[in-house]
Formats: sequence, structure tokens, C-alpha cells
Amino acid sequence: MKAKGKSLASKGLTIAGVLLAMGLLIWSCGPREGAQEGTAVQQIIKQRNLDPDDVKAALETYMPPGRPDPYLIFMSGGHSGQVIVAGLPSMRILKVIGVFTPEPWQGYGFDDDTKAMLKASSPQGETLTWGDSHHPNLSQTNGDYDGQFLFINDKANARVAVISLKDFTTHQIVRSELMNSDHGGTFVTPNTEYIIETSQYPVPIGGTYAPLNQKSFDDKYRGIAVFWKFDRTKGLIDKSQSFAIELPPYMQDLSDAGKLASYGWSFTNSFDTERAYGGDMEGKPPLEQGASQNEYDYLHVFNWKKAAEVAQQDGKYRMVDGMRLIPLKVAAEEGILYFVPEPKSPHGVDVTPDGKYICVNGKLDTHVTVFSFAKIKAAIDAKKFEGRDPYGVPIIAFKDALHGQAEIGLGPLHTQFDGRGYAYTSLFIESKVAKWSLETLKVVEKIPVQYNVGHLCIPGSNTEHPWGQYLVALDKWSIDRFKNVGPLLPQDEQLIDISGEHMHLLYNMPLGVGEPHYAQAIRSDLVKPWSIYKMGTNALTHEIDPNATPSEDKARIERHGNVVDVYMTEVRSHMRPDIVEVNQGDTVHFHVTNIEQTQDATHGFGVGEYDVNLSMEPGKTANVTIVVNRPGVFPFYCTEFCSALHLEMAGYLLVKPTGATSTASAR
Ligand code: CUK
Ligand code: CUA
Repeated sequence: MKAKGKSLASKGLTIAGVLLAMGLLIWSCGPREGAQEGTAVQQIIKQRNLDPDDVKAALETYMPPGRPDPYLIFMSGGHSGQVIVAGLPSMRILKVIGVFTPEPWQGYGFDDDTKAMLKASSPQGETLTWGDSHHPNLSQTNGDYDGQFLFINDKANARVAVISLKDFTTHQIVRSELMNSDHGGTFVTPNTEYIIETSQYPVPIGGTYAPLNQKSFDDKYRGIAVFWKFDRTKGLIDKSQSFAIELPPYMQDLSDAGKLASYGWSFTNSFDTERAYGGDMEGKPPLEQGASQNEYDYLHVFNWKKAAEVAQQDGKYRMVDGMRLIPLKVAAEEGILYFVPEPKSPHGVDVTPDGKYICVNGKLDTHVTVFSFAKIKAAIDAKKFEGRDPYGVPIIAFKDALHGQAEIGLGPLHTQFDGRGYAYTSLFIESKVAKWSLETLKVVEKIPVQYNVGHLCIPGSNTEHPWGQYLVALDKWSIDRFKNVGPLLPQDEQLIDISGEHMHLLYNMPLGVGEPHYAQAIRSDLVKPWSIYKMGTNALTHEIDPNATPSEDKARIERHGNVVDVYMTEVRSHMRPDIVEVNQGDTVHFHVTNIEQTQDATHGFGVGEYDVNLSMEPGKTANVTIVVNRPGVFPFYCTEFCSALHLEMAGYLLVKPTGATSTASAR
């Protein structure tokens, strides 16, 4: 595979040309100094063996110290279970948000509230310690990003998380017993009315058991689509107003919501309409083979507006795990669900910014198939179907829904839009990004990427108004791109400039903290986070914590039997109280408040051997409970280097064995 694919001659670039173009060679200062600077720059270029493309790319991605990036990109962390936030175009990582996996630096999953949240979303009673985050989606108002919330799914455990962009922390994790894996989420409707989550691997509904044979698979196993209702004022999903739709046991893959022309509808594609389920040691083909027989699978077309109405009508839904479930039969009869044949075991489905077209990426087919929503709607209105699937769902004929097919290349997976009439599709097998025209459906250019590209991300691509300046290719393999750091290689996130007529590669970002699947990027100025917390804020509820200790004179220790409440304040550079003496077996609640209101004056609260670590941002209150079964002396200390006397910001937790003399009485 050719790495850079550049031809200097064809682009007619010279170092001097690039520098001149960037206004670098001639400084605003006098000509003599300018010439000297130019020489110095040229020396660096020579020493570092750079060519004109390198220099141009470096200049386009470099952010001078103190200057923030114009875009923020939110990348899923794959089986790290987290979300990674970076700046574009510098590709500097700004934060890893703890979502489905505990994250000690943020104290996420260590305080009582986030620990309880992770536990409550774990189905087996034991707290899950990982997730598989795939598809981040930014909240929208009128079809554009509003910078308020981010949602993400956990494919492994069928969970959906709500992240507040007020503080870039996870605020809610929900889960429905209806499914136990998801992939077609999270995708939001244009006003974030609903967050779509669809299952990937069919299972018996409601976490029950059914044997795995064809009859049982066909009759008992089901796919599910959940439409989680989002309450924007609370910033939380409202399970009681959410609903689900039962689906045939196909493997539903990705989703996207309609907008403008297709508002009120959503689309989910599928593979394995063969209903294969593996069994390679039982004489059946492995799933990859069994699921790849049919030339067409089914694009699922949902009328979610209609479904929301039907979910309120008595007798049309049943309650499962506290959620309204619309049975498959009702969905088919009420005009909630339709199928359109789609080639062939496709992967991503992406609605164009005008909402008129639905692009299905072929995966095993070399095309992006472009369906017309107007045609789909006309067929539905005319009740023009070519038949029904074995579960009674009406099928719209391929030709009745088709707008056209773009011949793209090998392994089309995901498509993004620049808002200027072009679409960009990742080609996994070719390791290329193809740029093609939405008007002519013809490829205009391909650029090699390194290597095996999955998703792409153009800022604002899934909104009505993509910004379209950059494209990030999220590559799965990086083989020869970076210094070898052992058999587990970093992922390669490649920044590509798409602002001009030709695409050109700007930057390779090695990512060694997770495997991003999808990413979304937003203009930075649209995100307006807090710089500090209001005094005593609970970071999970965003309300004043009932146990907040807003000033040092309120710091205290209260004992009620064998329960001890420690109301602690933190300020540079001490904790109050700094000696906490308890008895073996006591339950100790630490209620810690950072009473600072200075930006970045973050403290920590770490207790060794008891697995406690909190991140205490200015104004935050956090609670952590431990049962002190192990006697001894345990230093606690501030875990964030906050001041010159940070090391002195410490104290002692004394756990007195039964019958011992107390420190106080011995004094
Ligand atoms: S998926 Cu990973 S490359 Cu989960 Cu959207 Cu396509
Ligand atoms: Cu407070 Cu270190």
C-alpha cells in the first residue's frame, strides 16, 4: 500500500511556494530580518527532511500556544468504554470522558453516585467494568448541533449514556432488558425528541432463555428498536415516556434519523436476513458465511411519529421491563415499520443533509445505494408493496425506492457529507476515502488512508448544515505509521483537508487509549461549558448536594452509632478535618467539598488501600462511603498537584481495632 500518494510535480508545489502562500517567507518586519527568518525556516525544513506537502500540512494543523482549536471532535473509545475529546485541526486530546468504565483521574465510578449509576446499569448485580462505546451523537435543535448533550451506546451491554457538555461528564446510563447488545445507537432525531438504539444480535425478549435451533431462533429470538424519550429540561432520558418496537431476528446494524423532507422517520439497516446463527462445530456454516448468502437484506424504515402515538393506545403495546413494547404484528399493521431491500449485508446508513436521500453503504457490495425518501413515501402512501417478510412486514420493491447507485469501490462502510453537494465514503478493503457527487453519483476523487478505514467524521455531517472543512478518517490498522510499541498498535486517526477541490492528508494521530468507531465534531464556540461548579454542586445531579460543606467553619465529624459522617472541606493546601478516627467495622461517609472558586484549582481525595479517589473540581461536592473492616493507619491525601504545598495537603484515617485506646484520649 502506498503511504502518501503525493506527486510534487503534479501539484506544482515548492517549499518557497508553500511558504509564500502561507505568508511566511516575507515577514511584516524589514526585508533583511524576513530573509533571515526564511532561511531559518528553510534550514528546519532541510534538517527534518520535509517536503512541501509536509510543510503545508504542518502549518494548517499547528495551533500556537494558547490558541484553542476551532472544532471539538468526540470520538467513541470502543471497548475502552469511554469517549475521547480532541481538538481539530491540531488533533490534541483534551479529555477522556469516563462513561461505561470507571476512570480514576476523574473519580468516575469511585464516588457513591457514579458507582451507584454504573451498578444500576449492570444487569447481573455485579458492576460491569467495561463497555463498548460505538456511536457518539450530539444533541440537536432544529436539525443542527446545539452543544448541550452527547449520547453514546454500549454495544456489549445495550446501554445508553447521557453526557452533559456543561461539565463533560456522564449523567445518566439507561438500559432496557429488552435487548442485550446494541449497535444502531445512539442516533438522535432533529430536536433530540428521541435517542434511537437498536439491537445487534437477536435474543429472546426480556433476558429469557430459549434454545438455539432454527425454529426457536425464528419464533423466539427478536431484534428491538428503542426510542428513548429525552427530557431536555432535566437533561435526562425518561424511560416512562420511551417506547420500543419488536423486530424480526435479523441483525440490525446502524441507524440514522430522517430530517426535513424525511422528518418523523428513521432508518436502520440489517444483515443476516438469512437468520443464520452460527454453529460451525454443529455442521452449520459460521455466521460470517451463513449471514452472507442473500443478495439483499432489509433497510428498516420506521415512522417514529406514528409509533409514538400507537405506544400511547391501550391494547397496542405491552409492558416489558417498565417499557412500552409495540409488538411486531402491530408495527406491521399500523404503518410503523416497512422494509426496503438493500444490497448486500450493508454497514452504515446515512441520511443526506437535506433529508431527501438515504445512503446505504454496501460492505459486500461495491455501491452506495441511494434511496429516495419521496419514492419510499409514495410507495407507502399508495400501499404499493412487493410482498411481506415472514413476519408480515410490508416490503417496498427495490426499484420503487431507488434513486440511484454510486459505484464506489471495495468495502464501502460509512458516508459523510460536506454540505456542498459531495459525499465521502470509507472503503475498508481498498483503504481509501472516496469523494463522490450527490448529483451525478460519480466518484470524483479517492485518497488513500492508512489503513482499513471504518467511520469518517466531517464536522456537522449529520446535521442540516455540515461545516465541511475537514474529514477525519478513523482507521483500524496503523501497521507502519508509528514507532512500534508492541503487538497492540495504536489506532490511526487521519485528518484530511476537504475544503479545496482536492482532498489532502494533513495529520496522522496515533490513538492508544481506545478504538474509536464513530465520531462527531462541532464548532468549539457552540459548546459553552462551566469553568467552575457553583459552590457545593453535585456533579451528577447538577444540584446543590445536601451534604455540601460550603465553608471551613461547617467542617465536622458526626457519629451516629457505628455510622460516621465526615463533612470535609478542601482548599489550598489543607483538608479539614485532617484527622479522622473511627472504629473497625464503622461505615464512614466522606462528604468532600472543594470550597475554591478559582478555575483549575482542582484537588483530589485519595485513600490508599480502600480504593478511594475523588477528583474535586472547584465548587464540587462528592460523597464516598467505605466500611472500614481493616484496622490500621491510612494516610489520605490530595491527588491533584494543586499548589506548592500540595504534598502537605494530607491527613490520617485511623481505624482503631476493637478495644484500642483512641488518639484523642492518649493526647
Ligand atoms: S461501526 Cu465500527 S467501523 Cu460500530 Cu459504526 Cu462501522
Ligand atoms: Cu490539593 Cu493537591
